[in-house]
Amino acid sequence: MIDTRPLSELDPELAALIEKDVTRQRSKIQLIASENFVSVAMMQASGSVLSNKYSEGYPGRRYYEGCQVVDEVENLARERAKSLFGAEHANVQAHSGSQANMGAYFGVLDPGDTILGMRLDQGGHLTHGSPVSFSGQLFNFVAYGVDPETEMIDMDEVRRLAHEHRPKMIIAGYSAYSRIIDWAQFRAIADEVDAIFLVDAAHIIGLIAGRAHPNPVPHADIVTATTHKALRGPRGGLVLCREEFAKPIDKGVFPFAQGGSINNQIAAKALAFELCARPDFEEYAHQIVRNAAVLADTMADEGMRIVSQKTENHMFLSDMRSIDEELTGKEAGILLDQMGITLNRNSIPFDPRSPFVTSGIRIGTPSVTTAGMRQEQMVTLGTLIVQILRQRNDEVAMKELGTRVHELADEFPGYPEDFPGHV
Ligand code: DSN
Repeated sequence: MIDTRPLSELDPELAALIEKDVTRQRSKIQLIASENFVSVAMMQASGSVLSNKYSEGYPGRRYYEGCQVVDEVENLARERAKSLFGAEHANVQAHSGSQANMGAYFGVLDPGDTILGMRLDQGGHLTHGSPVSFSGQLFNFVAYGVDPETEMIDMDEVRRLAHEHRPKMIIAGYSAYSRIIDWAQFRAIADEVDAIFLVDAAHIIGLIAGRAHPNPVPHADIVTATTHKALRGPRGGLVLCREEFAKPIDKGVFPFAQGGSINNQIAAKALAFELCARPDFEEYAHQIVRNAAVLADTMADEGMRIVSQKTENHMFLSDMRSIDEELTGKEAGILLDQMGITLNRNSIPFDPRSPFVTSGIRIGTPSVTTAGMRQEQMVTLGTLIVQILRQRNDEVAMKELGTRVHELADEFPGYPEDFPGHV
């Protein structure tokens, strides 16, 4: 029989590293827009014996025997996803958001086809045409961006580029864009040029599940997503689509983009979709948005420039040059992490600095909202962030600010004090 000793006994070195990261997650304020804290039940589903099963194929059509139970699990996840988002078809096998996109592109397009997507340095994702990703190497990407004045999507440019290049696909949905996206307008442009409309909802799928952002499913042909951000599920991908695209999308994910499904993760996705359908998740999603708005407004009141002035979702970008012309996103990110606030550097629209240095930081509220912070704490946090950046050369002030950050983190931890980080 398999060894049933706990991790701490079997591999204390690894167990200690996991515990070290729980301490990191607990002791600092987590503001990375794409992260969250998973529940114990999510860890149980994700860490279950379903990990043992090979099941290439789809429910009812597998290349292995013994798939009766994983068929039921995958069907449960698919049905829950369809019902949560009002989708005609769901593929829950994609291992990540990037593989969801890869499966979707190859499912419905041919290599070399033209795709219109958002510029990476203005909010898009690596899989939206970056030359270092399969997407930029295998498809002909044309990029739209934001208006230099409003820093919001320039829909006139989207329409102009669509008519000029006649793309086979138009992508909306971003990694660093803080405004509500007008799905209907994108749909109309896609129809004008006979393009497939794909929404990459990786960042906002949790808000959509909680009815805190308009749902793209009624407008888009295909919606790709991740399940580990505001959705608060396991690390993984998801594709929703119209029935007419179901077969090609499924083939694009398996066997084109990946092999066997990760059944333990699919079980955890089923749990996530169930939890998202409950009323407390709707309240959570709306609180994420309220928290982000108050945090951005507080920082703006303290003199920080917020890209596009405000946020309407879970995240926003802020411009370090509004604090000090010399301050970079890289320096600010490292300093804030040292002070107990973890976030990431991020290019801002028309950023003169490289993506590794940047002039901005990206701030998101899914994790702090899970930890229980509300508007009151966002005011404290926003003030602390700006004060830390302004007073970064004042040792005495920094000591006092560091104490205040750690008091706030201690009051709102993601996990209980003695939690080992695994189950
Ligand atoms: N890398 C993720 C993010 O942080 O936004 C998106 O894939």
